[in-house]
Amino acid sequence: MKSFIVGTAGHIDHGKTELIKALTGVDTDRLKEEKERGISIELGFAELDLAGGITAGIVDVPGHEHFIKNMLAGATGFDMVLLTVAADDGVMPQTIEHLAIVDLLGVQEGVVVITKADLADEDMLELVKEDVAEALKGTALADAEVVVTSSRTGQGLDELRQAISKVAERVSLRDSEGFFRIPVDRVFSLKGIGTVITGTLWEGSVADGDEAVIQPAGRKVRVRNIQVHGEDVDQARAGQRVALNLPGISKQEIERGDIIGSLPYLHPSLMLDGYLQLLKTARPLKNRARVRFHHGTREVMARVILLGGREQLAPGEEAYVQYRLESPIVAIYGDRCILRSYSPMTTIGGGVVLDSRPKKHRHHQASILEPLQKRRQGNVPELIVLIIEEKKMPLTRSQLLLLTEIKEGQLEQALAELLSGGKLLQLPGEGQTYYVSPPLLETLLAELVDLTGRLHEANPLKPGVNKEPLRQRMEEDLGGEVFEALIKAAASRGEIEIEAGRLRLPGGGRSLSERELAEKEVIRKTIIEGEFNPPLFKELMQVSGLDKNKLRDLLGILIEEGEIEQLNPEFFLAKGRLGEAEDRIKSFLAQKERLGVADLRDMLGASRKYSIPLLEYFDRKRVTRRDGDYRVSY
Ligand SMILES: Nc1nc2c(ncn2[C@@H]2O[C@H](COP(=O)(O)OP(=O)(O)OP(=O)(O)O)[C@@H](O)[C@H]2O)c(=O)[nH]1
Ligand SMILES: [Mg+2]
Repeated sequence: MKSFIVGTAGHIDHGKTELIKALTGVDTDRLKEEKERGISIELGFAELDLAGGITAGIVDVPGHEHFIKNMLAGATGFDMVLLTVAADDGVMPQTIEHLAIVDLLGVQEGVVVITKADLADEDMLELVKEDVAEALKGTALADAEVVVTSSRTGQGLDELRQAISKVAERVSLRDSEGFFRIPVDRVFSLKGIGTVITGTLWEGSVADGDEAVIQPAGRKVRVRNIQVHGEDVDQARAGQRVALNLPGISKQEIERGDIIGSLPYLHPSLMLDGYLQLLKTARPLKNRARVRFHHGTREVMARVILLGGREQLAPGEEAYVQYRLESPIVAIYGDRCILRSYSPMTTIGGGVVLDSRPKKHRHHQASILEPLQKRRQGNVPELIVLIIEEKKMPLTRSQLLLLTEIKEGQLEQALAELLSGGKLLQLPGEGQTYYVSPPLLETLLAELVDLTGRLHEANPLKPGVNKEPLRQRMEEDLGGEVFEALIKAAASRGEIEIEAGRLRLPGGGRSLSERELAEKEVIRKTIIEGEFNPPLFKELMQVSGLDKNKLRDLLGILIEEGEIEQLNPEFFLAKGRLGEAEDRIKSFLAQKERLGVADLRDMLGASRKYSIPLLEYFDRKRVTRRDGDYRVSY
């Protein structure tokens, strides 16, 4: 069953509330002040039963220019508008302003209702119709059906119902899949029940027991008890007016303007990039102008940065802009917003949010225009590639979901398309797959290869470069897992070699100069000739005249080559010596019960300085076991 919201719009006193009453029997003016003044102030709500068992949610808005803010909070959820124009009054300022607002909000469908027909004769009606047709030119409602009604006599009401049903067939359905989002329009608390919020379910569906977050505060809540059209339901879906009971939170913790939802990527922003259309009726808009920014049911103050260096926007012009918000807005890519001037409070324009996580752009920065243009074109595959290239790193599905702010289904479809078209490549990571565009992969691999070569050149005695310092030197802040995936890609393409966790260029290895080879030989010989009393590290430094880093590198190479063995950081022996010592100790202990330091000296010629670390080494190796001052068989 289709769910959608029908909203009213039109100048004050043009019969909106009376029309809803005539259609539904509900008087949506509930406030005492509304009754006393005979005008609507707040949003009114009702349900309209249509043919085929369809029930539409009705939102009635106030026409008074002082309450445009309330009108906006209602209009943000409209799927269809009933634009009312009184037959005895014609098109008036708020007719025009409301029309501009619903147009900027992207409301594509509606019916024009000429009300109070009982107060006008045929000639007047004709004039008003012409008036209306003129006002609708160039808007989404230009071809909307026009119905003449009187709430007093009942004229035209059936015709209007039919017109609404007809439009309802065309209204594009909001997406009810998955995560939900509701801009809160009312908050109240009911005795014995607690805090209740109402709003129009913008997207997704919400079920009893669902977890949700109130933004921008980030407060987690659980949804209990959902009502649609005054009845308890287990689940509500996009396009319905809903009331949610939120146990455990007080009325003070949530207000009109907040967004409640389960979308994983809902987040408060103090900057937004967008595309702005300035109304023809507006005054020129200067760069950095301070305006009222409306999104969902919220109004905040903002400055408009005209991007690309424009100093001023003329009426009717359009531009890419950055909004600098004075309080957070919780918007996502593709959302609509409305701008009103600070004073006088009139609607001056609006448009679409293109980036909810933008960097700060300078007024003159022209490079931002192209990516924003791509975002506006809304080609999802292109958007994905754009985001990967903007981030300059391979991204996972969940990162892409977060950054594109599109639906999972859309992402899947676009990824499949991009992969099969060769526009994206997959990089398999440990737990997840990364997606990268071929040009970005080339850039990253070239950087990796270049850095590997340069770092290795700086340390030619090493067999290669360690990963971590490499990762840290990469220009992009790549995580360990994605860096590992990149290394694998480079290795599988033969652009680097990996040995014992170290990277080098193919066939690179270490390169020792003639002199270093000679130095290494001196060290080797010295250690061999030292038998069981070789010079320790410090003495080796003196003998060879090398600094400690160089000596350590050369010793490392000798160990890798199997020429020497290391007992502790100071103590190195020629290969074979340790085996020899082990054999002798074992055969000694096969005949004698215990072995002392003096025995070892006699056996190997090792002085006390060397015997102790040797014995400790064999203890660790579980050849011997310490027993007082002696060693016994393990
Ligand atoms: N004669 C006649 N009067 C009407 C008709 N519809 C509304 N009215 C009167 O017009 C006045 C304004 O009607 P509302 O329905 O409150 O107008 P509104 O558009 O809701 O006004 P706001 O919400 O304040 O913008 C009321 O006094 C109604 O009784 C109609 O069809 N015929
Ligand atoms: Mg009203």
